[in-house]
Amino acid sequence: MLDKDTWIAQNLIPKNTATTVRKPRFNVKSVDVFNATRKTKFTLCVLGSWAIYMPPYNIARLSSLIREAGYLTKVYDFNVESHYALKEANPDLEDAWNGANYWWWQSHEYFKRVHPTYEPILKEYLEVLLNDNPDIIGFSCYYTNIMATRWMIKEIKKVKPDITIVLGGPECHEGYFKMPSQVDYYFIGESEQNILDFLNNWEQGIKPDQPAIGGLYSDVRIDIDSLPYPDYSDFDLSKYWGKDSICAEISRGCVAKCSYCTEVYYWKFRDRGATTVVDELEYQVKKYNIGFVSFVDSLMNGNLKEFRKFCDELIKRDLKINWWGYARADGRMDLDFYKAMAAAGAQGFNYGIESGSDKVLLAVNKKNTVAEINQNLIDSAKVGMKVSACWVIGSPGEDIQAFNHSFNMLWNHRARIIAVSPGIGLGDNYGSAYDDREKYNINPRNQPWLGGWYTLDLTNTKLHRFIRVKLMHIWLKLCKDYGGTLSNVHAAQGDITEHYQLTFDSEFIREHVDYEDFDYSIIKSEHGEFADSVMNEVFGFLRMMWRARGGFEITINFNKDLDHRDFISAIVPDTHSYTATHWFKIDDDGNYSTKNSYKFRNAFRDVISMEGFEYEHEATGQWVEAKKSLIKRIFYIQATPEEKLLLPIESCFSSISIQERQLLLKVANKLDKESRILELGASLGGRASILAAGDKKHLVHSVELFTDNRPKNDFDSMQSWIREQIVDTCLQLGISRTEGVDLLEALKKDFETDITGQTAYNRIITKYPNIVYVNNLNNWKIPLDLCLVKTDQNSDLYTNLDSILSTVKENGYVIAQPFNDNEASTKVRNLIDQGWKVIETVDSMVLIQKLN
Ligand code: B12
Ligand code: SF4
Repeated sequence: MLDKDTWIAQNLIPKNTATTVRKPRFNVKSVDVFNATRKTKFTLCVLGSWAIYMPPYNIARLSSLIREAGYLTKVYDFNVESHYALKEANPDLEDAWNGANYWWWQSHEYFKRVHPTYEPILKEYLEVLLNDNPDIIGFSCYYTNIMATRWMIKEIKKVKPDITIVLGGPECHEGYFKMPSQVDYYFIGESEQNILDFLNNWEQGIKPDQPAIGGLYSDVRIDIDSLPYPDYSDFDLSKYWGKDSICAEISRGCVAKCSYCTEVYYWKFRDRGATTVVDELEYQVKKYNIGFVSFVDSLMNGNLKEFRKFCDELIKRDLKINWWGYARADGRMDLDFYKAMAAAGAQGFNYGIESGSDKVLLAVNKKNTVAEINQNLIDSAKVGMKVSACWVIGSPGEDIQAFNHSFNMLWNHRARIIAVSPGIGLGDNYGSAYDDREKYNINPRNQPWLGGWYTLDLTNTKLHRFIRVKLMHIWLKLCKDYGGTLSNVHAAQGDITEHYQLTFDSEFIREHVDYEDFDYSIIKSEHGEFADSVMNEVFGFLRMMWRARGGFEITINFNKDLDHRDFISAIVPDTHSYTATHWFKIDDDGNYSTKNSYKFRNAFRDVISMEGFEYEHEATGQWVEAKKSLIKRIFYIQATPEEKLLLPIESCFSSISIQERQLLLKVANKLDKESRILELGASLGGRASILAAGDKKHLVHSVELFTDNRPKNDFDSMQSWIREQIVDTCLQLGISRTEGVDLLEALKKDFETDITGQTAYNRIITKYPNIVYVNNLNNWKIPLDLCLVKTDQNSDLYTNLDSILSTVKENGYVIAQPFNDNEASTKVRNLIDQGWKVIETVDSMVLIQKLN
């Protein structure tokens, strides 16, 4: 009778018979696997902790190959077993598989927190392993399971020193990796061919002459299309967090070379043919009835052409599966591409966004831009894909302002991102571009300070990065609390709100906060650049909060005990102590008072010979909102379904969010035919043209004071955004962008001759004969069906607001912002107090109706 494993090898493992139709690629070699009768018994396993969303891909990949070659192969995912056993034995370890708690599995922490409960469980696994009487046991290693693996190896060797122990997996790729003494061999890099060669030699009594086998970033890459499909028959799929899920890969390696990334040095990029990947998925669907695939590629979109083919093939075969993977934001993926991915079952991506600053993206060699990221995030949302994002905090090149731009991006896309992994502050990655210390102006690796790397000018140290990490955690909470969907997947240990007390003056929310340049060197003490840069870190965060939410009062504490409890992964204990208290109060107009105290003690004076610093700071002042951020945002070009023509830009400068636009159209359509609408503060006629464009062609009286050059400033600084929007809108509508671009050019000329914006306004509304420009509001008597008041700013237009509002008919409407601290807003609140009914609130706007 055949042994089970031989039977599996001969009967169950599918032979990958796909004829490759792709052109031969240089240095991409097929794996040479031949089936034979073998005597070696090989066991593959993985211990806790490693991810348990899906079964372990590498083990499924290697086991199918080794079995196909004929070896008696046993496979154990002790990792997933450990998860259940450990939490049953000790409920405190329930969260041990949470990615944020990876540090529980490292060095002393592991032996303190996990091992006492884990040891008896590991002993059971030891029995299981020995019972099979294997010749070789292979462990897949990560930094999260290396402690348990070391323990297990020692125990195996104590009982059966003849068993050969081999290691493989990402931990063996690390520059710092040191082979434990009881290990016989370890595999570096991709190991499909190497393990087959190793076993084949082993059968013939040939042993490697050194323990390290393989290497990184080899010129010769294996053809991952030439492998048998991964074998998931050893795993109980119901045990994994992802229901009916498996992993797959469509490529290996990465086309980019980000400076902080070690993954690029694992292996060079190559991908699979679209149809072979889909063949494999079809097979797995049939065999395991899976409904979800998690792609393990460093990035799924490394070869866009083949990736697009993969989507098209999935659409064609309609396998009814969803999938997910890592991707790099890439401007070449347009809305059409996103539609194809969604139709092919893409549930979302985890984007390595890393920063919201072009300066940083350039500094880390990300090879993409903020504009591309914005576009990808917007398009993902449009097609309903769920996006998560990885962030890197504190790369060389990131200063307070650049870090602040990450706040901008996260805020502006807070309703488009479902989860953010903020990182723990950039570490010192062996094998990344930061091995070149001089190029990045950072310390020699053997001289860390405060437990980490630092720039030689001391403006980016472990302390700076820790402060940023903590501020980022607070920011992510604010993004979530005020209109966002994103959760922080690396949330701090304790409750982040214990680190600060915060009250906002009003409900005001600025939906979109523009990038700005701002000088954050607010504190200039006598303690030098290190101290000043540390103390000023918080001001970027405070300013951003003011710009997003208006006036507030906050106290933020940096307290050693609390910080160690919650951010241990971002700080190294006992290298320094930093305490600080920031008190900051600012009103909507930017008038602020602040009182801060800082204390830093340097325990590493042998590296940087400084005692530390102590400083008290108190100031009052006024912040002015940067001109740019007054710029209104949304820019529409509308096409009528029949004509497919571009209609005028409804507003280049309008703060009209999508939601508000929908509200306006809804109200316009609710009104009787040819109703009268008055819009106060028309700017360039955005809302007026939306209302006029409603089905029923209302008469819109539109009023604006064209007295200064603000619209021109706005227009000047908005042009690149507008251009982007034109492209975006045209793509959606499937029409040429020429007309939109021409209009933009014409508007530019209008502003050259008339800086008040009146000419530009006229141009925009020309196509709407039912918009009437009104010069004089005195003695306004016309009964109104709808009055639109922009109460976010004071204006001379509002002197007779009471009498204008009194002209609204019974059952008529007012749309306004009642949350501002000015007279016009108060008048709108008065209407609500008088019994007007609040029908709907959108962003900071309310729609109220005059009812008896
Ligand atoms: C996909 C992926 C995941 C998936 C896991 C899916 C799964 N179930 O397999 C998800 C998204 C869940 C994940 C989570 C995490 N991940 Co991850 N992940 C990856 C990624 C991108 C691909 C892994 C993969 O399958 N590669 C393809 C396979 C074929 O390669 P491989 O695993 O290295 O295996 C090959 C060789 O190493 C070798 N080999 C492997 N094992 C063995 C054993 C033997 C005996 C032999 C001979 C050879 C051998 O042969 C294989 C074939 O060539 C890698 C980066 C990368 N590009 O590899 C990071 C990576 C593995 N992840 C990493 C980390 C840190 C994590 C997290 C801990 C992060 C966190 N703190 O949240 C979490 C896990 C925490 C948890 N408890 O969930 C690190 C590990 C670093 C380290 N030194 O340990 C990596 C390397 C990323 C990085 N650059 O830092 N991850
Ligand atoms: S895109 Fe991702 S995997 Fe590729 S180099 Fe950059 S960080 Fe590494």
